[in-house]
Amino acid sequence: MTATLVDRVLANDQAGIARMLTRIERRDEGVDKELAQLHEHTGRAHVVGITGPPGSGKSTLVSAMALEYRRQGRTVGILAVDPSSAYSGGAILGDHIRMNALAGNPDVYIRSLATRGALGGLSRAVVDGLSVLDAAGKDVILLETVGVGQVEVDIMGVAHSTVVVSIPGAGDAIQAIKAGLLEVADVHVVNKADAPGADRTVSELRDMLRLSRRKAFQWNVPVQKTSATKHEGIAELIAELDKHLGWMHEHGELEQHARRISTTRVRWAAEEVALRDLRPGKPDFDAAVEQVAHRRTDPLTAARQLLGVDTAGNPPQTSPIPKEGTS
Ligand SMILES: Nc1nc2c(ncn2[C@@H]2O[C@H](COP(=O)(O)OP(=O)(O)OP(=O)(O)O)[C@@H](O)[C@H]2O)c(=O)[nH]1
Ligand SMILES: [Mg+2]
Repeated sequence: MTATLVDRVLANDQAGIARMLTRIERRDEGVDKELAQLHEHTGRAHVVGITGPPGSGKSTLVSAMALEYRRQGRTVGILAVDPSSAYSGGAILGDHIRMNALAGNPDVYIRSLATRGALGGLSRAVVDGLSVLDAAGKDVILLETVGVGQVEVDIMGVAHSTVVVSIPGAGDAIQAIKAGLLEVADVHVVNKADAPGADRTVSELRDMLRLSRRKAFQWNVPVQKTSATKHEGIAELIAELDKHLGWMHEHGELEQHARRISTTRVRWAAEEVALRDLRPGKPDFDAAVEQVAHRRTDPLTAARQLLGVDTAGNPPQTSPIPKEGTS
């Protein structure tokens, strides 16, 4: 008997994981059933988001972190999110080449994730992709996104801990603010600390964090200097991330986080279930379209009839991942 794709993912089979992620990107038929089977095997991994301006050294940092986690005996999955590949159809080649230095190590799985504009789109592919790596038993999943644009900031909402990477130089800390990244950081990193000006950027960031200082009992956002190329500050960064996860656990934040993501996932699934048979070619649907086109009924009434909903309800809408504090 051949193993199912779900079995292969659960056995941490590299080719199985790759195939499952491709199915997620394309939203292949049946992928939801596979994801449903994986669900009970998830919830173990620490998901760490890494974001920051282009070229700040995120991929290099992620590679260095992966090596350090491995040194500590922890398994790692890496997802690099590249919304622009939605247009080019390809993955970030540069990242692949750099990251493949690690690829010989079977405990580090590396993958760039791209997707076409499906329902829920990229955020959904990321959430599902994380589940796959989680179910495969990765201890830590590093999620790299370029810190530009709202989509990337939203995607960071799926991470338990978010690292915002800045680099030394006048005004770079300000750039993080402009990109809306100051608030999403659980840990700030000033990377390229081997270059001049790192200490100044660290104190700029600390000043800004003090100004935005939040309520008591909140996580105290640290600022960590790293040199990803020289592997300096990496163990310290990981220690901060472990501390953050512990803090999340102690303060019930992990449970909150799981609830926020689950809210979005149930809504996505509900939309999909509801819309499955609502498309041209399905007799009931075509009949309803005729009725509406000839003004014999209105779109809302037709939709309610098709869904078997008589009472007042809101029409389906695409749900973004709710951000912290808005749920
Ligand atoms: N001096 C120095 N250079 C670094 C360091 N980390 C990364 N770099 C260099 O910075 C450049 C960009 O690094 P990447 O890791 O590709 O940066 P990135 O943020 O992933 O870039 P994008 O994914 O394109 O946004 C490369 O040439 C790296 O070698 C560091 O700590 N010190
Ligand atoms: Mg990169």
